[in-house]
Amino acid sequence: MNLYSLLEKGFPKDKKSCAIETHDGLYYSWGDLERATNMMANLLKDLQLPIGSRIAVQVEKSPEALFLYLATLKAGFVYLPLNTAYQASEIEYFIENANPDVVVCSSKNFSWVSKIAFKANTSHVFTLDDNRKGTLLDRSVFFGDKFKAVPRDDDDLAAILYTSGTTGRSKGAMLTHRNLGSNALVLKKFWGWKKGDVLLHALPIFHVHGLFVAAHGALINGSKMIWLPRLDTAQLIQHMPQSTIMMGVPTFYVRLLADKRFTKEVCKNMRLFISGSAPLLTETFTQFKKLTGQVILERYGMSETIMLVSNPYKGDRVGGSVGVPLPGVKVRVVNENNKTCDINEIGDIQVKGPNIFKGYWQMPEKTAEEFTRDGWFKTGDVGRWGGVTNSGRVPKNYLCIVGRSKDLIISGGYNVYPKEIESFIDDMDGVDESAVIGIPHPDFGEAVMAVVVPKDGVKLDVQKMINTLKSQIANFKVPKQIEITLSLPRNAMGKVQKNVLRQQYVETNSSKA
Ligand code: MCA
Ligand code: AMP
Repeated sequence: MNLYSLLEKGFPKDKKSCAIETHDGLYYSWGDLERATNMMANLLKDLQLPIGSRIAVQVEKSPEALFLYLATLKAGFVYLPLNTAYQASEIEYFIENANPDVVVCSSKNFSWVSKIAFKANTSHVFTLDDNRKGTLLDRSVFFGDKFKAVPRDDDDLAAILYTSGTTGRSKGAMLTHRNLGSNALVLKKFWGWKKGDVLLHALPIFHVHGLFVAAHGALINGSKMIWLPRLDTAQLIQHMPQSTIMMGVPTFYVRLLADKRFTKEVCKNMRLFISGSAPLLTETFTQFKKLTGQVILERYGMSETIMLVSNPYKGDRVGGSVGVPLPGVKVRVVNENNKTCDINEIGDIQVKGPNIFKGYWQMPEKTAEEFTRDGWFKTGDVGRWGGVTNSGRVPKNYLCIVGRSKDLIISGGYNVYPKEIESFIDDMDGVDESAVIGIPHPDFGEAVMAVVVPKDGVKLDVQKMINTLKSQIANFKVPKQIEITLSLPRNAMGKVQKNVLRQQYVETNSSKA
């Protein structure tokens, strides 16, 4: 079934009721949402694109950007969202790799994005801004506001999400209508979505968390969303008394707790706070409970799998654990011989279920590498069942994530692959080699740090290096700290010992503080 049709089943009968209320006081009814979606779907249909065409979108968050996503689904095409922080070289790679027929970008980026798109033989480039302007809307108004969803098979692609690669370039995770639909249905029930719920939405909508977990949840439940362009603590606090659910990365909770205006009174109407995308510190979990009386529900997922494991809505939510496998999802923890680990034994987390992606776009070998012979997807995360965290004993059917086997930094909920940053630094004049590591950060959980060895006799200018990186890669990937050193620690095999580096700089930074 077309995912749009599944979501639509949850829309309320009263089309005049509010679907989206924005931070600047605009109201979009469910009727407005449907009409705008239909006009855009008619425009896409009129382009006579081949079946399976990708629609690549790099725009600021707005209700119209959500309608464009819904229109893409409804018209039967494949949505490819791109982080607004991506720079030209990153966008060039995604467009060349995914070969979209349509690219939609902000008008401020039109000149460079369109150049990249037309070079890659994209036939149509539209603009869409966060102020209800852009050529996409200018063209859509000429189309009718009725549209019947194009039938899609469960296995047809609905979206491609690029995830950075531990080695080499990013891979496009192909998500089907079944993957997304099954997860949306499971989460609706598991998190007890109910009539009258209002979602406070401040996440970006170009990743799984903001789009497929948060927005899908509200859509399939016919719930109103309070739509904030980004995380702004003052705005969260202002709108929380009118909301019942919020989803955020741990930074949301850290920042709320640091704001004196955030009190128990502010959340008196809230029934659920959900955290994910990165580990929630048990200190944050505990402080939040102490201040508000509310227990944050932590869950775990990936771009390739959407949501996998969650603390229960009804039942114990355990700090330091991501909870139990969602209904229909199988999770196992295995040792290096692929044998199931005992309770409290650490191993690799592998998963199976209707939510697991179809594979990486045009990378069959990479896809094969990520699955075991018996069909389990290797998450690259390391964990255990049960055990003890600093907030107490964990039940034996609850999963704890203790680390990652993949060389990955998660900063403020965004993934950064050290290898990618190292390759940009190593290309700089005067650099011999580099190692990029994640170090603890009070706001982002982890921060990117680079340790760089200059070529003999070269004096590197750290600020200049940072400025160069800012022009090449998304700003959240740029190291917050660069340290120059004479050599990198290596093991007997010649491999850089990142754990040693991490330890060294965590100690140096804390003695400086
Ligand atoms: C912004 N900056 C960052 C980050 N975000 N640095 C490191 N990590 C970040 N995440 C830097 C900018 O480069 C800039 O630096 C400065 O901070 C201010 O930027 P600004 O945009 O104003 O930051 P912000 O608005 O405070 O944003 C922080 C944020 C945001 C709210 C944590 O990054 C965010 O919304 N993160 C959520 C990501 C997310 O949705 N992840 C889900 C992925 P300078 O001043 O030097 O330029 S989906 C997923 O992971 C799976 C499936 C799952 O389980 O959900
Ligand atoms: P992404 O590739 O952006 O989808 O990020 C997925 C990764 O985020 C997972 O493989 C985990 O490493 C991490 N992640 C998501 N949720 C959690 C969580 N609650 N605790 C720890 N790590 C998480």
